[in-house]
Amino acid sequence: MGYKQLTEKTAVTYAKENGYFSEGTVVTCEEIGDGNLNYVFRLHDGKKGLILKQALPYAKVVGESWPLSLHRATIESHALQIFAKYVPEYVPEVYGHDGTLAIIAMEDLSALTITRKGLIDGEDYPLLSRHIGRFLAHVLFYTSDFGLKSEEKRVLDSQFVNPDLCKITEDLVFTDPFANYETNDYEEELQDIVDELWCDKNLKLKVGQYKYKFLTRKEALIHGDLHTGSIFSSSSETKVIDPEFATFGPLGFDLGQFIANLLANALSRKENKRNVIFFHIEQTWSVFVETFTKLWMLEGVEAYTQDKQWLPIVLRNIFKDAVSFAGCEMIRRTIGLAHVADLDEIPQKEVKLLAKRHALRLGRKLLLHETENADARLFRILFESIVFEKELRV
Ligand code: SR1
Ligand code: MG
Repeated sequence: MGYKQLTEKTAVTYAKENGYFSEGTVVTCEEIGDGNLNYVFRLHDGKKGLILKQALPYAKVVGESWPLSLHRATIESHALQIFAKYVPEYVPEVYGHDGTLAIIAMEDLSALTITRKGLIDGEDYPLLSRHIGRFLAHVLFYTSDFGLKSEEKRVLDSQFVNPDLCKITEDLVFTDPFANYETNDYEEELQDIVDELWCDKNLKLKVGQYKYKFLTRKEALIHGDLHTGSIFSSSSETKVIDPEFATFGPLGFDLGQFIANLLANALSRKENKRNVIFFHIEQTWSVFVETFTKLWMLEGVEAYTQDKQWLPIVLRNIFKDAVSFAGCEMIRRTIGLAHVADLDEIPQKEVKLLAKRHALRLGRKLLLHETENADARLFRILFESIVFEKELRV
């Protein structure tokens, strides 16, 4: 039998046929997918839950005119299993994967909240940045040439060739938002500042170089879409989901995307509510550095990791890249195809437009910033240089 799209009814049949629930059990099922690409079914028998995530052969956000490979479900399930090898505490458990139907059966995380939603609602997740810093340090170190033997790394790299999804990132993060492409989506009131970006030759030169890094730097296994909608949180737990964009890429990419999405949230807040977001940005970086350093010292497999002078250079380059990738992400989430609710759902139009202008200016500043200093207070400094509280009270 070939591929067939599940419905709420057939998802229950599938789950029973595959032994996730016994035949006579009453199982409820709801399609809860709010992402851009897939169906997500939540099944429950009153005691235990199950998630069946199914890839569609096209991008749900656009429709059948944008075909997409079903192989992304295999990539996602494989990435979750690789992550689980190093940091099982930060990913949902995968129970099974069906390549033909492009289904992943996995742990139901409904007791947790999607971090973007929680942050918009004013929740704080005190451990979020500690966990994400540790998650990234472990996964990136152990899948890079620093922590994985080069023969094994080359084989793993070949298993994460992910052309369709990488092309989405190449287009939607690095290309389309920087010129007049049809995929772009923004309020007409922003046209003046959008034109400024599109005419900025220095900016485009920098974006071109970062797109090229994304295309060519196969440094480690990256999640590839680590925004706050790809993370579940509670006060004690953090779970990274949705690595269907996983591929080998630059070490600073996920850090940059995560930080940019935190910055977008900060832009949606009043000044006195922003500290916690800057705390998370700074703590993500400090925990990342602390953990990566420990792994480098204890677990390095590359001969030259013995050289004490090399680690600070590696960390500085990761930071530098993260700053520029954060700039690309801020701009694309504001005027590109896929927006963020943090900015889009600001209720008063004038405040929303101003927050979006700030996002674009901040994105540009991050991209153009030349830093030799890996100090994450930079994000707050650049943010504050752009945002004037007086303007936000319009
Ligand atoms: C067509 S997919 C648009 C965006 O949604 C995903 O979550 C990725 O961020 C992608 O760029
Ligand atoms: Mg996703």
